[in-house]
Amino acid sequence: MKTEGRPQPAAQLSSSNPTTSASLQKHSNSDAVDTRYQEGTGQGGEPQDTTTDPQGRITTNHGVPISDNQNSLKAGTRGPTLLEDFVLREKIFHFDHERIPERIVHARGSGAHGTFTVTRAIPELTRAALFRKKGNSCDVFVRFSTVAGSKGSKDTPRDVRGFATKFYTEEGNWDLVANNMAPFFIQDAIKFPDIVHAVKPEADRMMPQAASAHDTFWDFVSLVPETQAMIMWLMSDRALPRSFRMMEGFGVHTFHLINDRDEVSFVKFHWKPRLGMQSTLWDEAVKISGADPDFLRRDLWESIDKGDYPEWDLGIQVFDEKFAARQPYDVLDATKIIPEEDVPIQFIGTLQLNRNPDNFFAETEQVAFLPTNVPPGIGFSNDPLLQGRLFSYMDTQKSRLGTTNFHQIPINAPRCPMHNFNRDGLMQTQVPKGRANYEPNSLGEAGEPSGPRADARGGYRTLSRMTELGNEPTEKLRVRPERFADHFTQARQFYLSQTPVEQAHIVSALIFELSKCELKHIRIRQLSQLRNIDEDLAQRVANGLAMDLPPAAPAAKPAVKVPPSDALSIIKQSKHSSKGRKLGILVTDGADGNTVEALRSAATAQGATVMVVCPKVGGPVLASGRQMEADALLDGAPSVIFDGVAVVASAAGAAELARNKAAIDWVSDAFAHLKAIAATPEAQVLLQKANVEPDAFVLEAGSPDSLVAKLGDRNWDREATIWPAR
Ligand code: HDD
Repeated sequence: MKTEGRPQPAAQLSSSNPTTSASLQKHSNSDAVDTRYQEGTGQGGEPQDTTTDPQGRITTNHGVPISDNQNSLKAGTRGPTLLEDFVLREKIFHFDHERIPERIVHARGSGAHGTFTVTRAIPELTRAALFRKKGNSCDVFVRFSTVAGSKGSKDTPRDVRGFATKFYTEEGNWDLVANNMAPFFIQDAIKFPDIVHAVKPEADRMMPQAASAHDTFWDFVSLVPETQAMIMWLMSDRALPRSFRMMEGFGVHTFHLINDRDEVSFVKFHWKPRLGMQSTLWDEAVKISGADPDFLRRDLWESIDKGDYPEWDLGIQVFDEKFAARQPYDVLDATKIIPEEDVPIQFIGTLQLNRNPDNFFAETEQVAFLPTNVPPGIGFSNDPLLQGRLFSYMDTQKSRLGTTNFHQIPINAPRCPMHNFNRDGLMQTQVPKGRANYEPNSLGEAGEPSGPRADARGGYRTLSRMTELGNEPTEKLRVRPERFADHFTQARQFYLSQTPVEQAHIVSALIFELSKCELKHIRIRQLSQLRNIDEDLAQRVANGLAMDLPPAAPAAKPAVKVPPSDALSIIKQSKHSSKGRKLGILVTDGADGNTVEALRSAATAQGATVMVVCPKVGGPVLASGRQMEADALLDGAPSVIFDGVAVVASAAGAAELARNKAAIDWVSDAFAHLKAIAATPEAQVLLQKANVEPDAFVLEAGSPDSLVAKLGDRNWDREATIWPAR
């Protein structure tokens, strides 16, 4: 017999009641649901918020109030469950279909809302309304990502990072779908599926996850020399960002800016982080991925949550055809950069991320970036990689989001009017009125709505002149331009522009990656490519692998000597700032609270955050007898998640730490990762146990300012004393 709606036994009532009052509270909070998206959807009538019930009741998807969300409907108290239980069936049905396919690449990502503000108007370059006036601004949504790993992989593999920005401009969405590396692996989109297949887990064994260190990746890149310039970036510290907030972004391709007079300039887009660039060491990144696979996602979320808003400046490199013609490379070749020393960056705007998503799936997962999204005044060059992208992104959204109407999902919808005669399709949510769904029509003559029309003056116009380099519309050919043939000059330039420390990191990365290749001929072939980049580099990698140097691979064009570019080095560009960095203070029972507070206020004064770490999460009982709150348990907050550490301990507390492996690792890892370490005199016993040698970054806990001043830096001099020379 059914019991729904009937008085229930006490046991059943008590299982449902506690959640009811909690959910009532939650749902009656009018802030809980964002109704902005219901406005102005073009459906006519008043916008209605149908996602909250004034009485806080839970309902089915179809609005029927639910009386019991704890028990399925059964025949009798011990079943069987009845097929007519539409509440159960709907809930399980919806749950069964909660997942959508992850992105083919860039599956793991995290995003945030923000604002873009124009700091310099450039109407002489573009007719885009956004850039017409200084002070113009628009909402943005940014998604950062890794490339190779699955959605559930980690944040800190050696990988390229995506940096995709959707600008909701008054003339439609502009998506700048960028990476944190300036060149790309390949020159032609037809090779994209190959390189992605090669880097993803190998097809038979589905390993390794989120890693380029395996046979198929190095097989492909060593066979395709155009990849070698970006390989230098991928092996560099750029692939191990300390924070999304501390990495640059690059639009990669040459784009067009088009002004009111239809004059065209070439442009490359750059994001420069206000916090400066910083990276982790490889050993640190590996350990972070165990300690906190969400390290970068958490850093982004927490900084926005506490109002420490991440910021970048948008810069442009602008040049013309004459400049392009003079370069030894082709500006349409996405494996090439234009050194900043050759074309200085002009800054035109600021991006601030200031609001975390309300819902990860609705926003970060469903956001769909399309390089085809450009407002009037921004256009595409003939870069063959870009041209292929223009097709790919629109296409992939259909299989990922399931419908051609993905643009109606709130995060993707433009914030300006959107009218056209595209109709119907799966998940259509708009309800257009009238009969005008074709054009031209003369329905207006009979007083009926006739729908929108093209705007020849203000609408998006594609360049009518085809004067761009290599753009002579003649035969149809499957060829690469001769000017794309130099694959090594810029790879060499990148390597030689690094400091010796950064060069050693590139060497170590290559040794590590190639050591993971099981097929020896692949290692040999990559070594033969490295000889075309730099002999010394190739020799150092060969030494690290204990292999003989093979002959250089045949090169379509040998590298030529070009001046180094300091802009390519993270260390040379360091801002030495403590802002946005994190200090960990390990505190024991009996410690001096004043020392902890002095460290805390020195760090916060410089814009850093502080975490008190303790062997027991309840917090230490200080010398004063006061119990201090701890932010984390020692075992759960290893020093890899901090930029610098301090140990504030009593003699007894320090003695105990010196017997605790987690505490010894805490200090010895901080030392190995070249971080600043400060300690009270009592804590020296722990430092000795962790084999900390005195140097300029090993400090007294009593001088907090000198510790804080070093949070944005690493003691590179220490590196050679700990890690093998490469
Ligand atoms: Fe791509 C996603 C960046 C070349 C095809 N790409 C994707 C994302 C970023 C980039 C940041 C993640 C967007 C998000 O967060 O949703 N991709 C780049 C850059 C490239 C590039 C900077 C070279 C300059 N991509 C590229 C090529 C193709 C694709 C040549 C195909 C021909 N990319 C895709 C894709 C993805 C994608 C398969 C997966 C999910 C998506 O588009 O929306 O279509």
